[in-house]
Amino acid sequence: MAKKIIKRSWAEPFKIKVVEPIKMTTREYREKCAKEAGYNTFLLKSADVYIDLLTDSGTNAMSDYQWAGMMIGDEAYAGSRNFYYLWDNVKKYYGMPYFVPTHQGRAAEHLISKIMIKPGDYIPGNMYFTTTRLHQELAGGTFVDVIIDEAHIPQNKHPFKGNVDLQKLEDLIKKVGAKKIPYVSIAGPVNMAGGQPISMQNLKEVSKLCDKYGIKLWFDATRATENAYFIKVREKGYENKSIALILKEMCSYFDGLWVSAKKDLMVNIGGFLATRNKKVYEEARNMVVVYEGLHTYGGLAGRDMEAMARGIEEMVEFDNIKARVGQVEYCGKQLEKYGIPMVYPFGGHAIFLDAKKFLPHLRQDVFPAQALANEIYVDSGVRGMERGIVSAGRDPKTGQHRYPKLELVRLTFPRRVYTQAHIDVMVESIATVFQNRKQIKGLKMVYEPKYLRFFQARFSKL
Ligand code: PM9
Repeated sequence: MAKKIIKRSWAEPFKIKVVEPIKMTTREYREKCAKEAGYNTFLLKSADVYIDLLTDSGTNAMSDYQWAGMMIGDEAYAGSRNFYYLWDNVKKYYGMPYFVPTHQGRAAEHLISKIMIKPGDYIPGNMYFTTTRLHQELAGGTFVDVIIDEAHIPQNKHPFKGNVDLQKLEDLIKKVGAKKIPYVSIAGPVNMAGGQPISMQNLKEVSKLCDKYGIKLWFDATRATENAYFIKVREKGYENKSIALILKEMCSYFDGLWVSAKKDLMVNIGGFLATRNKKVYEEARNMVVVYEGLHTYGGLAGRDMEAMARGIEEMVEFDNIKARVGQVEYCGKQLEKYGIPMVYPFGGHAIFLDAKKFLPHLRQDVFPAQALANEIYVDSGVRGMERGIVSAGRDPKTGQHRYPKLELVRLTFPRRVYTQAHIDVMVESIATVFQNRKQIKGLKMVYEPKYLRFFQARFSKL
C-alpha cells in the first residue's frame, strides 16, 4: 500500500517567554467605546482592544537578545557606545557609510524633505505614503504617483505590484524637467498598495533612468527585509541569495534611505537616515540637532539604539522573515475560504480588505473602509485601520477629498506577537461581519484635523 503523504508544517522560530494579558469585552461595551472614539479606531483605548492589528509600528515583541541589550544602554549625552554599534550595523547591512538617528521614521522624512526639496519641485514615487507625502508637500513639493497601474487593482496578482512604470516616470521627467525633480522616492514594499514589493529588475531600471537624467534615488527602507524576502521567493536568480545580500543589493541602487525602525527592526521606537552622499549627511547631521537631539542620539535613548542595532541582526534571518510573511499568508488563506474580498497577492505586513467590494452599497464619500474597520472592532474587539479616502486626505491645491482607487481596511501583524489561534478568531469575526454586511451604514466626518486626518478625525453614523 502506498504511503500517505504527510504534510509538514512550519512554525515560528521562537518560543514565548513573557506574556501580556488581553481581555475580551462585550459587544455592548465595544459599541459604547466605538461611539466615544468617534468611530475612529485610532481613538480607541488600547485596553478596550482584544486583538490589536492597527499597526506593526512599534508594537513588535523584542527578543531576549534585544532586551538584554537595553540593560547596556550608554545614556551619555554625547558619543554613546550604542550609537557607534548601530552605525556599524547600518554600514554593514544597508551599505550606507553615513548615518543620523531620529526618533522615528517621519522625523527622517522631515529632514530629507527639507534638505532636498525646493518649492515647486516634483517628487515621483511608487504610490504615496501618508507621512512621506505630507513632508514632501510641507517642503513645497508635489508628489506624483508613478507606480504601475496594476497596483491600483486589488484583484490583480502581479508579483511585483510595487514596480515603477518607467514610461510614467520618463514622461514626468520630460514634462517638468530633471532640474525640478530632486529625487525619486521609492518604497519597498509599498504600504498603501497592500505591502506589495518592487522587483530588483525594476529597481535596476529605475536607477538607470535616474542616472540618465542625473536624478537622485532615495529609498523608504522601512520594511525592506519583507521586500527582500519577496525577491528571494519570486524573482529568478535570487532564490539562493541570503536576505542580507538581497537587502544590500537593493540599497546599492540608492543615494540614501530612511527607515522607521519600529517595523523591520522590531523595536518600540526609533528611526534613521543613512546615505552615501557626504553633503546631504552633513546637512542632516546639522539639522538633527535642531529638531531631534544631538547627532549621536537623535531623540533616542542609548538603550533604544542598542535594541535597534540588535534588531538589524535579527531582521535578516530567513526563518524570522519567513514566519512573519507566512503569518500574513495563513490569515489570507483562511479569509479566502469565506470569500472575503482582499488585495492580492497577500502583502508582507498585513491583509488588506477591499472595502469597495465588501460594502458595494456604500459610496466612497461615506467612508466605507472606516465604517468596516469600526464594525469589525464592534464584532470582536479586533482593531484594524482605514486605508482609503480618509487616509488619502485632501488635495492641498483644490481642498477636495482625494478619491483613491483603493478603499481598504488594513489588518496589520505586529512581529512575533500573535498566534495562529488569534488569527482564527479574527478570521471568524470578519466572516461574520461579511455575512451581515448589507446592514452596515456609512459615516459622516464631524471633525477633521488639518494634517494626517485619519489619526484624529471623528465620525458619526449616517
Ligand atoms: N507607518 C504604519 O502603521 C505608522 C504610522 S502611519 C499609520 O504603517 C513607511 C512605509 C511607513 C511609516 C509608518 C513611515 C513613518 C514611513 N514609511 O511612524 O514615523 O509605513 O516611524 O514612520 C505606520 P514612523
